[in-house]
Amino acid sequence: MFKSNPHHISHPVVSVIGAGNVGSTLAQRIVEKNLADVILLDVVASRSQGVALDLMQARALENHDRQIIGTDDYTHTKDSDVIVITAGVPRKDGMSRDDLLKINAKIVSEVTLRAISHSPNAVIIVVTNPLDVMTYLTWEISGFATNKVMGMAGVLDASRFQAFIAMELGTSTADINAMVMGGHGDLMVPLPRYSTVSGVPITELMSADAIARLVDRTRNGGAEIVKLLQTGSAYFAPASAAYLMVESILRNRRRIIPAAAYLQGEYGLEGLFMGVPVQLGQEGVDMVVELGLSPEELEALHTSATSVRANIQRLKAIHER
Ligand code: TXD
Repeated sequence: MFKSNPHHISHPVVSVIGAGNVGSTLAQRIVEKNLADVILLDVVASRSQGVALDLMQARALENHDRQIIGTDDYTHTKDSDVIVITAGVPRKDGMSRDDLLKINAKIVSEVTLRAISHSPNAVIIVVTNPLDVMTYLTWEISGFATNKVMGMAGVLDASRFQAFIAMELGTSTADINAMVMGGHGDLMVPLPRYSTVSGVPITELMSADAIARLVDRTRNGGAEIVKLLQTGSAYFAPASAAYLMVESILRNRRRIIPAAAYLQGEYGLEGLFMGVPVQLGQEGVDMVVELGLSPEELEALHTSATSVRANIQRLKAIHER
């Protein structure tokens, strides 16, 4: 009476490459919010299969019919609408930043080439660190149009800033908007003037000292969690942040959020990917939004860009070696 077809995938399809903490949590968010079917791919096949089976067994309880397939076979990712790259290794003791850059660059290059060969029209969201340079690499190696490739970081950093503002003021995060630009690192640029509580900039609601404290905590938001967790890094908020981007693309919501996007003269910068507000729709980055920045804010952004550029140069040097 019923036809058995356990692997019937229906569009939209999101391929999540890397079934680690962020990838698995993102897969969970996507299916449980009924956004898309998910192909969860990891170099360790059994890991992605285990996570997928676990999520399939939660379906009855979570009351959805989305499919999750765990695999190490790229043919399963065919015709994905969105590809999210979370594959990589974390930095371990004794590993230099160059070592990490080299290892993750190799992983991200391989993953990108294999994934796009089955999904040439996908939008790609990069999550792997070091974020801005991995996004650049993905774009370069894919040969995709600039609007089709972006990195997830700003929306997470902004969400951290929002959380700290809410904790400080005792208000709901629902009424708080925050903006964080720049590279995903210590030099990121949280923008208090563009961070508001029901439209009122926090510069009118808090002392300069309090703002400086929250800005600092935002810049170190990732490190604070790494220290507390003792093993691994943050993944709940990163998965939520990536979800928001996937959703804005698949539902063509045109949310305006910060993401690492290719700059072509905006903010006086070009030839790199870095965190700026963008409008995200079904084609990817519809446009980069240019906020009016003070000379100090612009300087901070350029300082951050200098460090992102240095990373791109290091990557190129590693390649040439
Ligand atoms: O704001 C942001 N962009 C970030 C970035 C927020 C959080 C995490 N950030 C970075 O994302 C982090 O520094 C890592 O570079 C990635 C993924 O973080 P996660 O916490 O999920 O790392 P895990 O748990 O170590 O998972 C990585 C998985 C793991 O299962 C590996 O087996 C897999 O990646 N992996 C691969 N999959 C496919 N193909 C290849 N080659 C491969 N190599 C490793």
